[in-house]
Amino acid sequence: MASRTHAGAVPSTLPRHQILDEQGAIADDALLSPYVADVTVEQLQHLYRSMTGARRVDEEGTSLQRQGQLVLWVPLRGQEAAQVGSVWPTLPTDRIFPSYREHAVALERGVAPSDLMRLFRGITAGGWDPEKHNLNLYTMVLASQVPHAVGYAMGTALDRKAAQDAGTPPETAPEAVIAYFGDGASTEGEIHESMVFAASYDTPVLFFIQNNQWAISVPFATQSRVPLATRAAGYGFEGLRVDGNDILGVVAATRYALEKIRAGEGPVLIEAETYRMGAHTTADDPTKYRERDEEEQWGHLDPVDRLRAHLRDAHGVEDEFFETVARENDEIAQRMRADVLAMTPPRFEDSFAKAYAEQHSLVDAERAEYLDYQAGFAPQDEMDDHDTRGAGA
Ligand SMILES: Cc1ncc(C[n+]2csc(CCOP(=O)(O)OP(=O)(O)O)c2C)c(N)n1
Ligand SMILES: [Mg+2]
Repeated sequence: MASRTHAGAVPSTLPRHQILDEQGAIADDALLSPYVADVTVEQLQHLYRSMTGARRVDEEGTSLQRQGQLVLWVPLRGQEAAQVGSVWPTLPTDRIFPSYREHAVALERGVAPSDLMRLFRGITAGGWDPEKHNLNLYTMVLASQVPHAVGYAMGTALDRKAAQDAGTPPETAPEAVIAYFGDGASTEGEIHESMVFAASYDTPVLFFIQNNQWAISVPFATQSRVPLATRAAGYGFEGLRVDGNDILGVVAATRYALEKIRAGEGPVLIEAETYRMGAHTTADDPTKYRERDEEEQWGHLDPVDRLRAHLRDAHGVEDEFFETVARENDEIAQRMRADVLAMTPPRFEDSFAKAYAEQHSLVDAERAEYLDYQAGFAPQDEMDDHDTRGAGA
């Protein structure tokens, strides 16, 4: 469902894949159904935990920001199936290049919830070790991660070929790289350059677009006259359009794409059609630019409700499971909150040491100037004393 259609929109014949329909019943998809035929109820329960866990962490992120404990928060609500469904089929050796909203991806990759908050508390430029999780750091610069992902993928393919030529083929499965970006980022020039390179060199990369219908206040209809998946054909690779609120559809599309990518058949693009249910960030007010009707319509397509209905109706999963998961998620959020509140900001003067790998006379001079400036203030205890007297006056 597109939120609006542009007057000049070109009708698309590209199929929209779906496996779990809006009521949570199985819909047959000729191409993709075989890719999830083996998914067990335990695995579906894992996916449910992962989606709801991310949603709970996300809610706590918004509360922490509202209480002044985070500088900013970027809500993911609504995009849980698109994120969990695309990361779950990856191998730990696959490299992921996220944008800035991929919290469910990061959590599924083992990043601690509180580490996810570090950047948003403003105490680090990162938050986790990219090598440990094979997950690059967030970037706020739209699309900048995508040429990096393609370059990285080209490098892994060349390394593998060099090893094969030298008679030492790696024992692990060929690596795949995933670049996550949004509908808005898809209009950046770097995306075009990345796709041309990826196609020319049969690069093992999955371009995973979460089309959440909005780029801050710009609706999708303004950004593209065609579903984004159709663009792949222009570069010479396959593009799939999938219901991004359907966890099984996303898992199947991703498995299909990764299989092709690992077989050396070049890049694949997936456009997961989903919806950003909340604000763009905690600094945004969506009531200023979109209609309540639209939010309500998408509310009926909630990816978590859909999986819950499927677990209940098709697998007889009972309330106790959902209640236990909700309790566990609350505990995760409470532990995360405690960890966040215990994080002390690094001393500002230490940041000068991080400007260059080696000492630099100009940076030393700047540090000295900063310390001199700081020394001009009264000590904090005197300030506190002054504030107390002021308040009583
Ligand atoms: C290069 C660049 N241009 C503009 C911005 C400002 N900006 C931040 S988010 C955003 C919209 C992005 O929309 P989309 O790619 O759809 O991702 P979403 O936020 O919906 O997940 C814009 C324009 C930016 N961060 N970087
Ligand atoms: Mg968007």
